[in-house]
Amino acid sequence: MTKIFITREVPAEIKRLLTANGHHCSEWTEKRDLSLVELIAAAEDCDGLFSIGSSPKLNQDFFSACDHLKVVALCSVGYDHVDIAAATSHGIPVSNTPGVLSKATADTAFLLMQNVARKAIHKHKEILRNNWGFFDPTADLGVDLQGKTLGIYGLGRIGYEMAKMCRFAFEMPVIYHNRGRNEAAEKDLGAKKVSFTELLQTSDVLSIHANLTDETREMFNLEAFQQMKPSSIFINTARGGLHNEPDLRHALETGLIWGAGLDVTNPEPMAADNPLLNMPTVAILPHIGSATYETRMEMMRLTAQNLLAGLNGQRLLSCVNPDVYGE
Ligand code: 8YV
Repeated sequence: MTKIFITREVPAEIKRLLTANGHHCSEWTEKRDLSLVELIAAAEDCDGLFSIGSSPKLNQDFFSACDHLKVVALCSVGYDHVDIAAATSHGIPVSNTPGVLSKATADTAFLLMQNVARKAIHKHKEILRNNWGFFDPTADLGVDLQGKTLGIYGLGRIGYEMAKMCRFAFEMPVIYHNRGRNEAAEKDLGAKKVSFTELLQTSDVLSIHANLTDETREMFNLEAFQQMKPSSIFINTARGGLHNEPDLRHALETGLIWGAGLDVTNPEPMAADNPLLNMPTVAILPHIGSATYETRMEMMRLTAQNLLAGLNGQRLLSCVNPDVYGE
């Protein structure tokens, strides 16, 4: 019987997809991340790995110790925590979950953008502090989003959904910076491809939807924030590693930019005493981009389907290292 190890507890419906096909599943049931040593021990006699969360990193040591695995199925769209070259060198196909979480993640970016613009989290905290008092019509105001320019760094599936909402809800013109062009976004939403410098200088809201790679790591640093408008809002729902957090804090404290909305921080989890959490124009969420019931179920279903394909010796539905098939 083939064996699958799942790095978190998953609903019975998901396990049934695997067991109904004759596979045996075991799960990590503790409410803490497993260590690399524990993961290697758990995967020792397994054929497939159902990997949820980004810890521990699936590094060279992991793939060397577990080169018997037939498939590693990630329950995330991001795979910056995985040494893909090491997986390929050991002939192990790896899959992710693109598409199924695009709308939920874009919703989170949209939610953060509105929260920052209207200082919503800050205002809620003011009520808790018993500060809903005298009405001053010009005190502590937010800003309108109507007609403001949205800049997207990394306009793929998630960026497209964010751009669509901004375009139709607030008639925001859309500019973007990518290596290639996104023709669908240009045609459907009038999006315009610009240089990185123009993206920084022109965006009123700049939202990141790119993968974290060696090339994109800390692209949003002091040098970048210095080029942005003092009235601008920075949104990151992709990976905390795309921004330099001390530089972001400095940019907010010195007025280089106006506000920031983060669903991802650098590092994660963010410490409860981080000063960013108490800035009126900052909204922070604990990496909930894909955290809706429907989306998480779709992600787990797709992960299970990838596992089933891999264990049947078929090509994975959403493979991140197709060169493993000699392509
Ligand atoms: C996951 C994510 O919640 O898909 C991703 O890349 O960041 C989130 O959807 C997280 O990676 C846990 O698997």
